Amino acid sequence: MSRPRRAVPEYRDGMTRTEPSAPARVAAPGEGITAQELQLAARNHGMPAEALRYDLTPVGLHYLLIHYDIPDLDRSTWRLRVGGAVRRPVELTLDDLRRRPRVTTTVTLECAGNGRARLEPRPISQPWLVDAVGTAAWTGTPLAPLLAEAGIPPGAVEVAFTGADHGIERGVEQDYARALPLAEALGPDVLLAYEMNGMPLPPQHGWPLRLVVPGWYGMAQVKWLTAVTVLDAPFTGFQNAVAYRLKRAADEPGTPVTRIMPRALMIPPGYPDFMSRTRFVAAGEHLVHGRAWSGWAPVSRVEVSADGGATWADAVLGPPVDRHAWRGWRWVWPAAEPGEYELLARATDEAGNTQPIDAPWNRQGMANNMVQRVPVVVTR
Ligand SMILES: Nc1nc2c(c(=O)[nH]1)N[C@H]1C(S)=C(S)[C@@H](COP(=O)(O)O)O[C@H]1N2
Ligand SMILES: [Mo]
Repeated sequence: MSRPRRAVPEYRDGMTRTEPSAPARVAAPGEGITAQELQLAARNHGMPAEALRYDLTPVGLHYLLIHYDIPDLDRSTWRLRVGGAVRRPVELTLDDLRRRPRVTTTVTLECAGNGRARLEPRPISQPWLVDAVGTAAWTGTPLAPLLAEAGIPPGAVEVAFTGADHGIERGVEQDYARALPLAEALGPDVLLAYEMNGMPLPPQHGWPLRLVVPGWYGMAQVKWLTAVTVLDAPFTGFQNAVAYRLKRAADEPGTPVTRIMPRALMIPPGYPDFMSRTRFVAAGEHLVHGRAWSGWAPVSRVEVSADGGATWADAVLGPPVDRHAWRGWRWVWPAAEPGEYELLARATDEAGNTQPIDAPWNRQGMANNMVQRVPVVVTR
């Protein structure tokens, strides 16, 4: 094994400078899922599609993505340090944070790599199908007032968020850290969250504190938060500069992954075959329903196809669960004739973003929102 290169700390808060690293691998044509991908998939589970029935995803059914290990943190020694280019750096305990104004927001989170395993060739990483999503009620205190109290100087451009988890990624040793543009970090709905669905954050979702940035893909929702660092130059950490970029060639810089593209998912109708998960329903009318979301604008339309995408029908939209959460949709499938079908659903948002039938390929398998396909056999 080659020795990992050490990243040189550039800021005191555990953030790291990015050094050149090996490009992520893309699977050879026809190459099956590797044991390494399986190892990641077993640690980082998706949300079972039938859990789309709940407005709020029960905590244990919410998807999980953990790059390294769940860190071992102690309430008595844990602190949140707000520092960097601020006038008045401050350290807060969990009790300090809990005494601040308390807000609950329901937010749909989705991993930027959702759908990656369906790309060809397949980028080798966490091999998500389409299940890397969940919706929770996050309770915490808004970030913007805390930053205002710390005093943001005129030259500030970004805010970096550092987690307590530590690991090596493509040769670069680091604490998980992600930055946001200053204007996004100051957004009124950005939360420092300490509760999920009315309970203290569980270890896997970031106890004692995580960032919640409604509308952004999962990588921005930094867990096990220890530092909020105001920067007067763009952040150069791995998770912004190298990872989470839309690009085709390994050597191009690419563009950053930001907000969640629209997606509709259905609760697959009928019952499944254990191995293939092909669905079976008896001929006759069936309710096809699910959820749809977008991080850019409210979902305005969901369409369903029962003939593999040749023709589409409008689903009826339910009320959004909250401003930044998914909304339900439903459609009645006549399913009169026995046979083999493929059900598709696609969402469109008020900004005009929609879902492609075939996803444009990118090297890291990011922000791929191609339509879900559900094979269904209609029996007599
Ligand atoms: N500190 C830290 N924060 C993190 C991660 C991580 O590995 N470490 N993973 C990110 C990614 S890629 C995603 S998709 C979300 C997943 O959040 P969840 O596990 O609570 O669903 O957390 C984000 N925050
Ligand atoms: Mo993610």
